[in-house]
Amino acid sequence: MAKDDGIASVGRVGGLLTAEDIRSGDRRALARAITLSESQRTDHKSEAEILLKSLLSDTGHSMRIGISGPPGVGKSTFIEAFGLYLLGIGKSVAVLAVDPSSALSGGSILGDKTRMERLAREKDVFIRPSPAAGALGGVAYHTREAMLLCEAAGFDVILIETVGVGQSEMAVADLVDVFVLLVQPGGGDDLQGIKRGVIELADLIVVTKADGNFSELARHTAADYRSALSIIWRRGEGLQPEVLSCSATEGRGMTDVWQAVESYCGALAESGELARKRENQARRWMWRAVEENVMSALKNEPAMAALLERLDSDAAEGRKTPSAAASEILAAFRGASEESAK
Ligand SMILES: Nc1nc2c(ncn2[C@@H]2O[C@H](COP(=O)(O)OP(=O)(O)OP(=O)(O)O)[C@@H](O)[C@H]2O)c(=O)[nH]1
Ligand SMILES: [Mg+2]
Repeated sequence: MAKDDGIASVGRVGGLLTAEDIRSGDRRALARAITLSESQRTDHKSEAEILLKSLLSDTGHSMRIGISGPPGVGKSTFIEAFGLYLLGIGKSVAVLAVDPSSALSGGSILGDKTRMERLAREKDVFIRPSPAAGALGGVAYHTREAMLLCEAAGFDVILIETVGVGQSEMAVADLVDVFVLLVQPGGGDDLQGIKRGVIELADLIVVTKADGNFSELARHTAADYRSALSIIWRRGEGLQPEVLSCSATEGRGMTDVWQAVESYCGALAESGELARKRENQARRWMWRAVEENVMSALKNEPAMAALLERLDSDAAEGRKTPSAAASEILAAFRGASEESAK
């Protein structure tokens, strides 16, 4: 049995895996630990938990950056350019992806691998695609664990990519210190296309593809976003996001993005807001996990199956009020839990 003193060792995913292997920055050990935490098997899960527990004091030292935006906006290309820039200024970089479409289709990361080819070849880089199965909440939950493992492995910056489809952006915004929204150069129509809720999540907006024929358009788009933001941003509630533009293919604008991210995080850290933000995120993730586990225990309790089915139609067909049916479910579940605890 592993202990908490940093000599935890868990195994069965290709041999012995120790907390020290992760701390020392061993990439294969890190990859295996993430695989362990993504596993559906209960024994793997509890082993991953033991490992994470013994590494918890090694986490929290990285800058956590979310990169989001609609399909095709240039996220992968941006991450490659930005990642290479970060390496150039001496930072080590881990890239994690949360891709709900790959969760459904079984993975489309092949394209990304080629897009991040140069980055993937670098020494101080770790790239991890999203797990190929599971509900969105689950994918993002695993990403949180993968992020903590990367932190324990000592990466300076963690980039978390997600494709913009509302829900996944919310989940990623709740993992990171700074949430960067990438947007296309385009007219007012594009501005309408991005949901206001998503813009409100953004700490920084970056117009991509500001090169060649798009240069002028990108400049106008940035100006449009700036004026839109000054209207929707409520005064006194956090910092109004900066709007920048960049060209990932030409590698321009990376310094500006990094400086904006750094000054944003610096201001958060100085005011104590960063610690509070992370505390609240951890709290929300805990309650989310509780909710998910309680629901799955309830739905998988054999003694409940017939009752759940009956009350489901009773509520739907108006024989019982939803709240009366819910009370009945909870009472029965309490009874079933007590029974199985005996
Ligand atoms: N001109 C120009 N094209 C770019 C730039 N960045 C990305 N592109 C192009 O835009 C297209 C999409 O880029 P990706 O990086 O794959 O975009 P993505 O947001 O990761 O796309 P998904 O993962 O499919 O959502 C590709 O054809 C890129 O070559 C840029 O800075 N300038
Ligand atoms: Mg991509």
